[in-house]
Parts: sequence; structure tokens; C-alpha cells
Amino acid sequence: MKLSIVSGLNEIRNTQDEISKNFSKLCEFLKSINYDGIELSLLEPEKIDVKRINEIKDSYDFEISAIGTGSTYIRFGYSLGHQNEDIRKNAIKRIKEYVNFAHEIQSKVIIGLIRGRFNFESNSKKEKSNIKSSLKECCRIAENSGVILLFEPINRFEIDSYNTISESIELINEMGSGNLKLLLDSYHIHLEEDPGFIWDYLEEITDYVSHIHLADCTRRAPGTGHFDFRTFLNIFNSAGYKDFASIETIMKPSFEEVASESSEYLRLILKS
Ligand code: LER
Ligand code: MN
Repeated sequence: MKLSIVSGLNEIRNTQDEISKNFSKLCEFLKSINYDGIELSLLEPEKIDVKRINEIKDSYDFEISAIGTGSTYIRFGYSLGHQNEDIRKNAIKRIKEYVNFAHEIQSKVIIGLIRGRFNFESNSKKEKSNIKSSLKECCRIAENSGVILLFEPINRFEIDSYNTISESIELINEMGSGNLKLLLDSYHIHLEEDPGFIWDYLEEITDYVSHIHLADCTRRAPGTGHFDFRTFLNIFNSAGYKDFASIETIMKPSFEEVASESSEYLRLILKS
């Protein structure tokens, strides 16, 4: 299992030189504390000089584990489940940009918060149907570029549908695309899944999983709360999981401290 952590590049405000310099600094720091890669949360990937990013990541022998897309919903209001067709189309257009970028840097694209939330003009049934038709288009885009999409079940306080793993797997099966895989986030598991059955259930579905997010039950660094990371990660290790586990937490007291402490704690767990 490889280890990464989420960061942004501030591609909206920064110049190409600033983006490259920051990315290079991030790679150098993370490499020095035993990370294998970085997950990038981006708003406009097309603004980034992908050739320079590739050169920097290769010079550190580093990977970009996944691309986060949730800011498209938060900043632009575009979402895959929206009742307005133009807004859905805009979200799909943005996914195309993310997929192009991911193709260039050999990464994967997350389908999480970009599903959106429904408002008073819609309802749960309509939202699900909109998500399904949008996701079908996203799958075709991903298939044409050979990029994996990572569908993330997200807790009910942040999003209205596909909160649980089983609902998400049902959707993945229905989509029938080899390019649509599952992203599991320990924080959402803690909030949504039945603690009595979750470990047995996870053993059954490891083949669907192609990315993992790690945060403790307070959404702080792993090891600061009571989520059982040893049991969780060992299920995937025993199943021969070779993809990334990525730290996605509140970065307090600081990004640097969360990164170092999480790496130390998780490397210890993964060894034992
Ligand atoms: C995104 O990966 C996620 O987990 C959401 O809860 C947004 O933070
Ligand atoms: Mn997540």
C-alpha cells in the first residue's frame, strides 16, 4: 500500500512559476517523510503546466495518487446530480478537464462532492437519476482516455445520496464500466457504516476499491481518535491492495505536522 496526502496548488491565483515551486517543495518535503505520492485537490487543472508537473514528480520518483474535484461544486456550483441540465453539462465538462489532466499525469479522478446536493426543486429520486445519467457520460469520457474514476460514498451530513458503500457498489455494478472503481474514506465509514458488520463486509468488497482516504473520527490525523486503522488497513494489505491510502484531514495544527505524524503512525501500523 502506497501513502499520499491531499494538497492544493492554488492554480487560480498562482503563476506557473509559483505553482511549480510549491509543487516541488511539497514533493521534497513529503518524500523526506516517506510518502510515495500526493493527491491534488484542483479547481482548474487546465490552468496548470502539466509538462512541468510531470518533470517535477518524475524527478522525485513521486506519483499523483488522485485528483479531487469537489471544489467544482463548492466554488462553481456545478454538480452531476443537479436538476438543471446546463449545470449538469457544466459539471461533466469539468470532469473532462480533470480526466485530460489525469491522463497526462497518470492519475485517477474522484467523483465525490461533485455529485452535489438537491434543492427544493428536486428530490432524492430525481437526484439519483441525474447522477446516473451524468455518471454514464463521465464513464465514457474516462474509458476513452484510459483513466479510472473513483466513486466515493460520502456521509449524509455533506451529501444526499450514495452515502453508504453498498449503495455505491450497486451503482458501480449498474454502470458496468471497468473504469469506475470505489474510493473508501475512513471518516465516512465511521459515520455511515454498521460497526458490527463493517470489517466482514470490507473483506468481501476489496476488489472494488482503488483508492482510500484516511482521517480519524474527528477528521483529524489518523491515530488522534478511535477509528481502528490497524484492522481497516490490514484487511486491504491481506487482500494484496497495492493502490494508495491518502491522508485527507483537517490540517491542524499544520499540514506539516499532520503529514509527519500520520506517516509515522501509519508506517508503524502497516509494518505490524
Ligand atoms: C472528499 O474526499 C470527501 O471526503 C468529502 O467529505 C469532502 O471533504
Ligand atoms: Mn474523502
